[in-house]
Amino acid sequence: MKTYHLITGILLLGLIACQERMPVDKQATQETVDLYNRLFVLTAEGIMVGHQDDLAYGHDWYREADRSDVKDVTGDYPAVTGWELGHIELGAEYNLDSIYFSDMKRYVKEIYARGGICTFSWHGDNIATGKTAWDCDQDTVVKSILPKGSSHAKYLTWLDKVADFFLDLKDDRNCELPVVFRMYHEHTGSWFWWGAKQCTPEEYKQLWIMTVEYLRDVKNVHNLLYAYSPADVETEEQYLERYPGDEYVDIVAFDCYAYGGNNPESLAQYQEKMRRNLQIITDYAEQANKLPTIGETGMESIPDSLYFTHTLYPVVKDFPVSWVLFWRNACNRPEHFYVPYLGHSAAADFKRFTEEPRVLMSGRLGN
Ligand code: BMA
Repeated sequence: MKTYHLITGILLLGLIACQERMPVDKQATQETVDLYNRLFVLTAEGIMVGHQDDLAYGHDWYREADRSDVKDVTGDYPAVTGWELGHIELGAEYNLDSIYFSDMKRYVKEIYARGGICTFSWHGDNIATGKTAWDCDQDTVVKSILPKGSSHAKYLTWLDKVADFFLDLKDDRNCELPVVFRMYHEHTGSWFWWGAKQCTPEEYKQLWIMTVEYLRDVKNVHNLLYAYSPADVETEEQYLERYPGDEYVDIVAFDCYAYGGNNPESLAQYQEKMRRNLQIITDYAEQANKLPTIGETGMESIPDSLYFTHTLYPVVKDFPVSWVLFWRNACNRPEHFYVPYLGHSAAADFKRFTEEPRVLMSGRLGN
Protein backbone atom coordinates (compact mmCIF):
# COMPACT_ATOMS: atom_id res chain seq x y z
CA MET A 1 0.00 0.00 0.00
CA LYS A 2 2.84 2.34 1.00
CA THR A 3 4.58 1.65 -2.31
CA TYR A 4 1.35 2.43 -4.12
CA HIS A 5 1.11 5.85 -2.40
CA LEU A 6 4.75 6.57 -3.10
CA ILE A 7 4.37 5.81 -6.79
CA THR A 8 1.21 7.90 -7.02
CA GLY A 9 3.02 10.73 -5.22
CA ILE A 10 5.99 10.58 -7.57
CA LEU A 11 3.72 10.46 -10.60
CA LEU A 12 1.81 13.47 -9.29
CA LEU A 13 5.02 15.37 -8.62
CA GLY A 14 6.20 14.45 -12.09
CA LEU A 15 3.01 15.82 -13.53
CA ILE A 16 3.40 19.09 -11.62
CA ALA A 17 7.04 19.35 -12.66
CA CYS A 18 6.01 18.81 -16.30
CA GLN A 19 3.63 21.69 -16.01
CA GLU A 20 6.32 23.94 -14.63
CA ARG A 21 7.38 26.62 -17.07
CA MET A 22 11.10 26.82 -17.61
CA PRO A 23 12.87 30.10 -18.36
CA VAL A 24 15.19 30.18 -21.38
CA ASP A 25 18.12 29.56 -19.03
CA LYS A 26 17.87 25.83 -18.46
CA GLN A 27 20.23 26.20 -15.50
CA ALA A 28 18.21 29.00 -13.94
CA THR A 29 18.22 28.86 -10.14
CA GLN A 30 15.17 27.30 -8.52
CA GLU A 31 14.21 30.78 -7.25
CA THR A 32 14.25 32.08 -10.82
CA VAL A 33 12.09 29.20 -12.05
CA ASP A 34 9.75 29.81 -9.12
CA LEU A 35 9.56 33.52 -9.89
CA TYR A 36 8.74 32.83 -13.54
CA ASN A 37 5.96 30.46 -12.57
CA ARG A 38 4.70 32.77 -9.85
CA LEU A 39 4.43 35.61 -12.37
CA PHE A 40 2.04 33.52 -14.47
CA VAL A 41 -0.06 32.72 -11.41
CA LEU A 42 -0.15 36.40 -10.42
CA THR A 43 -1.16 37.41 -13.95
CA ALA A 44 -4.31 35.35 -13.51
CA GLU A 45 -5.07 37.38 -10.36
CA GLY A 46 -4.54 40.81 -11.85
CA ILE A 47 -2.13 43.40 -13.13
CA MET A 48 0.75 44.49 -10.89
CA VAL A 49 1.63 48.15 -10.48
CA GLY A 50 5.28 48.98 -11.14
CA HIS A 51 7.35 52.12 -10.68
CA GLN A 52 10.89 52.93 -11.77
CA ASP A 53 13.39 53.79 -9.01
CA ASP A 54 10.53 53.87 -6.52
CA LEU A 55 12.53 53.61 -3.27
CA ALA A 56 15.56 55.62 -4.30
CA TYR A 57 14.01 59.05 -4.77
CA GLY A 58 10.79 60.83 -5.67
CA HIS A 59 9.47 64.09 -7.03
CA ASP A 60 11.05 66.27 -4.34
CA TRP A 61 13.18 63.93 -2.23
CA TYR A 62 16.27 61.79 -2.53
CA ARG A 63 17.41 58.78 -0.51
CA GLU A 64 14.95 58.94 2.41
CA ALA A 65 14.53 55.69 4.33
CA ASP A 66 11.40 53.67 3.47
CA ARG A 67 9.94 56.47 1.36
CA SER A 68 8.17 56.05 -1.98
CA ASP A 69 5.93 58.49 -3.88
CA VAL A 70 3.61 55.56 -4.61
CA LYS A 71 3.37 54.73 -0.92
CA ASP A 72 2.90 58.39 0.04
CA VAL A 73 -0.18 58.53 -2.19
CA THR A 74 -1.65 55.02 -1.87
CA GLY A 75 -0.37 53.69 1.46
CA ASP A 76 1.43 50.77 -0.18
CA TYR A 77 4.55 50.08 -2.23
CA PRO A 78 4.29 49.07 -5.87
CA ALA A 79 4.38 45.32 -6.58
CA VAL A 80 7.12 45.75 -9.18
CA THR A 81 10.09 48.10 -9.01
CA GLY A 82 12.20 49.04 -12.00
CA TRP A 83 15.94 49.75 -11.69
CA GLU A 84 18.50 51.11 -14.10
CA LEU A 85 22.06 49.86 -14.59
CA GLY A 86 23.46 52.68 -16.76
CA HIS A 87 27.13 53.34 -15.85
CA ILE A 88 27.63 49.99 -14.13
CA GLU A 89 29.67 49.20 -17.25
CA LEU A 90 32.09 52.00 -16.33
CA GLY A 91 32.66 50.68 -12.83
CA ALA A 92 30.86 53.74 -11.42
CA GLU A 93 29.62 53.85 -7.85
CA TYR A 94 26.24 55.22 -8.84
CA ASN A 95 24.08 54.99 -11.96
CA LEU A 96 23.26 57.66 -14.52
CA ASP A 97 20.32 58.78 -12.38
CA SER A 98 22.45 59.10 -9.21
CA ILE A 99 21.46 55.88 -7.45
CA TYR A 100 24.32 54.16 -5.67
CA PHE A 101 24.58 50.57 -6.85
CA SER A 102 25.18 49.55 -3.24
CA ASP A 103 21.82 51.15 -2.32
CA MET A 104 20.16 49.44 -5.25
CA LYS A 105 21.29 46.04 -4.01
CA ARG A 106 19.87 46.83 -0.58
CA TYR A 107 16.55 48.00 -2.07
CA VAL A 108 16.25 44.84 -4.15
CA LYS A 109 16.75 42.75 -1.04
CA GLU A 110 14.10 44.73 0.85
CA ILE A 111 11.65 44.41 -2.01
CA TYR A 112 12.09 40.65 -2.22
CA ALA A 113 11.71 40.32 1.53
CA ARG A 114 8.20 41.71 1.17
CA GLY A 115 7.37 39.57 -1.86
CA GLY A 116 7.95 42.21 -4.56
CA ILE A 117 9.52 41.89 -8.00
CA CYS A 118 12.39 43.81 -9.62
CA THR A 119 13.12 44.52 -13.27
CA PHE A 120 16.28 46.13 -14.68
CA SER A 121 16.94 48.28 -17.71
CA TRP A 122 20.41 49.26 -18.93
CA HIS A 123 21.12 52.49 -20.77
CA GLY A 124 24.77 51.58 -21.23
CA ASP A 125 27.04 54.17 -22.83
CA ASN A 126 27.98 54.18 -26.50
CA ILE A 127 31.21 52.17 -26.43
CA ALA A 128 32.50 53.61 -29.69
CA THR A 129 32.26 57.28 -28.74
CA GLY A 130 32.28 57.21 -24.95
CA LYS A 131 29.08 59.27 -24.98
CA THR A 132 25.66 58.25 -23.68
CA ALA A 133 23.24 55.54 -24.83
CA TRP A 134 21.39 58.29 -26.73
CA ASP A 135 24.42 59.01 -28.92
CA CYS A 136 23.18 57.28 -32.04
CA ASP A 137 24.78 59.15 -34.94
CA GLN A 138 26.63 56.00 -35.99
CA ASP A 139 25.35 52.78 -37.50
CA THR A 140 28.34 50.60 -36.65
CA VAL A 141 28.34 50.42 -32.86
CA VAL A 142 26.45 47.12 -32.58
CA LYS A 143 28.54 45.63 -35.35
CA SER A 144 31.72 46.66 -33.53
CA ILE A 145 30.53 44.91 -30.37
CA LEU A 146 29.78 41.57 -32.05
CA PRO A 147 32.49 38.87 -32.17
CA LYS A 148 35.40 39.97 -34.38
CA GLY A 149 34.31 43.62 -33.98
CA SER A 150 36.80 46.24 -32.78
CA SER A 151 34.92 46.83 -29.48
CA HIS A 152 34.04 43.20 -28.77
CA ALA A 153 36.73 42.53 -26.16
CA LYS A 154 36.03 45.78 -24.34
CA TYR A 155 32.27 45.17 -24.42
CA LEU A 156 32.78 41.81 -22.72
CA THR A 157 34.46 43.63 -19.84
CA TRP A 158 31.30 45.75 -19.62
CA LEU A 159 29.19 42.60 -19.51
CA ASP A 160 31.50 41.28 -16.78
CA LYS A 161 30.45 44.25 -14.64
CA VAL A 162 26.77 43.64 -15.40
CA ALA A 163 27.24 39.97 -14.47
CA ASP A 164 29.03 40.83 -11.21
CA PHE A 165 26.17 43.11 -10.25
CA PHE A 166 23.48 40.49 -10.87
CA LEU A 167 25.49 37.80 -9.09
CA ASP A 168 25.78 40.08 -6.08
CA LEU A 169 22.01 40.45 -5.61
CA LYS A 170 21.70 38.22 -2.58
CA ASP A 171 19.34 37.59 0.29
CA ASP A 172 20.36 36.98 3.91
CA ARG A 173 21.03 33.30 3.20
CA ASN A 174 23.50 34.37 0.50
CA CYS A 175 21.11 33.06 -2.12
CA GLU A 176 20.91 34.95 -5.43
CA LEU A 177 17.72 36.94 -5.92
CA PRO A 178 15.94 36.38 -9.24
CA VAL A 179 15.26 39.50 -11.33
CA VAL A 180 14.08 40.52 -14.78
CA PHE A 181 16.58 41.97 -17.27
CA ARG A 182 14.81 44.13 -19.88
CA MET A 183 17.78 44.88 -22.04
CA TYR A 184 18.30 46.82 -25.28
CA HIS A 185 14.75 48.14 -25.08
CA GLU A 186 12.83 50.48 -27.43
CA HIS A 187 15.01 49.22 -30.26
CA THR A 188 12.29 49.71 -32.87
CA GLY A 189 12.88 53.44 -32.36
CA SER A 190 16.14 55.18 -33.29
CA TRP A 191 17.17 57.02 -30.15
CA PHE A 192 19.67 54.52 -28.69
CA TRP A 193 22.85 53.12 -30.23
CA TRP A 194 21.06 49.74 -30.53
CA GLY A 195 18.08 51.29 -32.38
CA ALA A 196 16.47 50.42 -35.70
CA LYS A 197 18.47 52.86 -37.81
CA GLN A 198 21.67 52.03 -35.94
CA CYS A 199 21.86 48.31 -36.73
CA THR A 200 20.27 45.67 -38.95
CA PRO A 201 17.72 43.20 -37.52
CA GLU A 202 20.36 40.47 -37.76
CA GLU A 203 22.93 42.55 -35.85
CA TYR A 204 20.40 43.36 -33.14
CA LYS A 205 19.50 39.68 -32.73
CA GLN A 206 23.18 38.76 -32.57
CA LEU A 207 23.77 41.40 -29.89
CA TRP A 208 20.92 39.97 -27.84
CA ILE A 209 22.00 36.35 -28.25
CA MET A 210 25.63 37.18 -27.53
CA THR A 211 24.61 38.96 -24.31
CA VAL A 212 22.41 36.11 -23.09
CA GLU A 213 25.01 33.49 -23.93
CA TYR A 214 27.83 35.44 -22.32
CA LEU A 215 25.96 36.17 -19.08
CA ARG A 216 24.45 32.70 -18.84
CA ASP A 217 27.09 30.35 -20.26
CA VAL A 218 30.35 32.18 -19.57
CA LYS A 219 29.60 34.20 -16.45
CA ASN A 220 27.18 31.66 -14.95
CA VAL A 221 24.51 34.21 -14.18
CA HIS A 222 21.41 32.10 -13.57
CA ASN A 223 19.12 34.49 -11.73
CA LEU A 224 17.72 36.34 -14.75
CA LEU A 225 14.51 36.35 -16.75
CA TYR A 226 15.02 38.09 -20.11
CA ALA A 227 12.45 40.65 -21.27
CA TYR A 228 12.13 41.90 -24.85
CA SER A 229 10.57 45.37 -25.03
CA PRO A 230 10.41 47.36 -28.28
CA ALA A 231 8.77 50.78 -28.46
CA ASP A 232 5.12 50.54 -29.53
CA VAL A 233 4.67 49.05 -33.00
CA GLU A 234 2.02 48.87 -35.71
CA THR A 235 1.99 45.13 -36.40
CA GLU A 236 3.11 41.77 -35.05
CA GLU A 237 5.47 41.52 -37.99
CA GLN A 238 7.20 44.71 -36.86
CA TYR A 239 7.19 43.47 -33.27
CA LEU A 240 9.01 40.31 -34.31
CA GLU A 241 11.35 41.78 -36.91
CA ARG A 242 14.20 41.99 -34.40
CA TYR A 243 13.00 39.28 -31.99
CA PRO A 244 15.97 37.05 -31.18
CA GLY A 245 13.84 33.89 -30.87
CA ASP A 246 11.80 32.06 -28.27
CA GLU A 247 14.93 30.36 -26.91
CA TYR A 248 16.28 33.75 -25.80
CA VAL A 249 13.24 35.55 -24.37
CA ASP A 250 11.08 34.87 -21.30
CA ILE A 251 8.95 37.99 -21.22
CA VAL A 252 7.39 39.90 -24.11
CA ALA A 253 6.76 43.58 -23.44
CA PHE A 254 6.54 46.97 -25.08
CA ASP A 255 7.13 50.60 -24.06
CA CYS A 256 4.47 53.16 -24.94
CA TYR A 257 3.89 56.70 -23.68
CA ALA A 258 1.02 59.19 -23.73
CA TYR A 259 2.14 62.34 -25.55
CA GLY A 260 0.35 65.52 -26.51
CA GLY A 261 -1.10 66.56 -23.17
CA ASN A 262 -4.62 66.35 -22.01
CA ASN A 263 -6.57 66.67 -25.23
CA PRO A 264 -9.10 63.99 -26.17
CA GLU A 265 -7.49 63.24 -29.50
CA SER A 266 -4.05 62.53 -28.01
CA LEU A 267 -5.56 60.46 -25.22
CA ALA A 268 -7.55 58.42 -27.75
CA GLN A 269 -4.41 57.89 -29.81
CA TYR A 270 -2.55 56.65 -26.76
CA GLN A 271 -5.37 54.26 -25.93
CA GLU A 272 -5.33 52.95 -29.47
CA LYS A 273 -1.55 52.39 -29.39
CA MET A 274 -1.83 50.65 -26.02
CA ARG A 275 -4.70 48.42 -27.16
CA ARG A 276 -2.89 47.46 -30.37
CA ASN A 277 0.36 46.59 -28.62
CA LEU A 278 -1.38 44.78 -25.77
CA GLN A 279 -3.16 42.66 -28.35
CA ILE A 280 0.12 41.90 -30.11
CA ILE A 281 2.02 40.87 -26.98
CA THR A 282 -0.78 38.90 -25.35
CA ASP A 283 -1.48 36.99 -28.59
CA TYR A 284 2.19 36.24 -29.05
CA ALA A 285 2.69 35.34 -25.38
CA GLU A 286 -0.17 32.85 -25.52
CA GLN A 287 1.12 31.23 -28.66
CA ALA A 288 4.78 31.08 -27.54
CA ASN A 289 4.08 30.45 -23.83
CA LYS A 290 5.74 33.68 -22.70
CA LEU A 291 4.79 36.23 -20.06
CA PRO A 292 3.32 39.54 -21.34
CA THR A 293 4.04 42.83 -19.53
CA ILE A 294 4.03 46.57 -20.15
CA GLY A 295 7.74 47.43 -20.02
CA GLU A 296 7.20 51.18 -19.56
CA THR A 297 4.31 53.57 -19.84
CA GLY A 298 2.96 56.81 -18.45
CA MET A 299 2.23 60.42 -19.12
CA GLU A 300 4.91 62.93 -18.12
CA SER A 301 3.59 65.34 -15.43
CA ILE A 302 0.15 63.64 -15.71
CA PRO A 303 -1.89 66.60 -16.97
CA ASP A 304 -4.86 64.21 -17.30
CA SER A 305 -6.12 64.00 -13.72
CA LEU A 306 -8.12 60.87 -14.64
CA TYR A 307 -5.28 59.24 -16.56
CA PHE A 308 -5.16 56.13 -14.38
CA THR A 309 -8.84 55.18 -14.08
CA HIS A 310 -10.27 56.67 -17.28
CA THR A 311 -7.47 56.54 -19.83
CA LEU A 312 -5.23 53.61 -18.86
CA TYR A 313 -7.35 51.18 -16.86
CA PRO A 314 -10.23 50.77 -19.35
CA VAL A 315 -7.65 49.57 -21.87
CA VAL A 316 -5.38 47.36 -19.76
CA LYS A 317 -8.16 45.70 -17.78
CA ASP A 318 -9.15 43.59 -20.79
CA PHE A 319 -5.72 41.98 -21.22
CA PRO A 320 -3.96 39.29 -19.18
CA VAL A 321 -0.82 41.31 -18.69
CA SER A 322 1.51 40.76 -15.76
CA TRP A 323 2.47 44.33 -14.84
CA VAL A 324 2.46 47.93 -15.90
CA LEU A 325 5.64 49.87 -15.09
CA PHE A 326 5.34 53.63 -14.73
CA TRP A 327 8.52 55.57 -15.38
CA ARG A 328 10.49 57.47 -12.76
CA ASN A 329 9.72 60.54 -10.66
CA ALA A 330 12.96 62.48 -11.07
CA CYS A 331 14.01 64.48 -8.01
CA ASN A 332 15.93 67.10 -10.00
CA ARG A 333 13.55 67.70 -12.93
CA PRO A 334 10.22 68.96 -11.53
CA GLU A 335 8.24 68.13 -14.70
CA HIS A 336 9.69 64.61 -15.11
CA PHE A 337 7.38 62.32 -13.14
CA TYR A 338 4.90 59.58 -14.11
CA VAL A 339 3.25 58.72 -10.81
CA PRO A 340 1.55 61.47 -8.81
CA TYR A 341 3.08 62.69 -5.58
CA LEU A 342 1.04 63.85 -2.58
CA GLY A 343 -0.97 66.93 -3.48
CA HIS A 344 -0.83 66.39 -7.26
CA SER A 345 -4.15 66.65 -9.13
CA ALA A 346 -4.00 62.99 -10.26
CA ALA A 347 -3.19 61.59 -6.78
CA ALA A 348 -6.77 60.62 -5.88
CA ASP A 349 -7.22 58.97 -9.26
CA PHE A 350 -4.00 56.98 -8.90
CA LYS A 351 -5.12 55.77 -5.47
CA ARG A 352 -8.49 54.69 -6.93
CA PHE A 353 -6.68 52.83 -9.70
CA THR A 354 -4.53 50.91 -7.22
CA GLU A 355 -7.69 49.92 -5.34
CA GLU A 356 -9.33 48.24 -8.35
CA PRO A 357 -9.90 44.57 -7.45
CA ARG A 358 -7.70 43.39 -10.33
CA VAL A 359 -4.86 45.80 -9.68
CA LEU A 360 -2.10 44.40 -7.46
CA MET A 361 0.12 46.37 -5.12
CA SER A 362 2.90 44.97 -2.93
CA GLY A 363 0.56 44.20 -0.03
CA ARG A 364 -1.53 41.87 -2.17
CA LEU A 365 1.29 39.65 -3.37
CA GLY A 366 2.11 37.36 -0.47
CA ASN A 367 5.58 35.83 -0.36
C1 BMA B 1 14.89 58.50 -19.45
C2 BMA B 1 14.84 59.74 -18.59
C3 BMA B 1 16.26 60.08 -18.22
C4 BMA B 1 16.95 58.90 -17.53
C5 BMA B 1 16.83 57.65 -18.39
C6 BMA B 1 17.41 56.42 -17.74
O1 BMA B 1 13.63 58.13 -19.89
O2 BMA B 1 14.09 59.49 -17.42
O3 BMA B 1 16.26 61.20 -17.37
O4 BMA B 1 18.30 59.18 -17.28
O5 BMA B 1 15.48 57.43 -18.71
O6 BMA B 1 16.78 56.10 -16.54
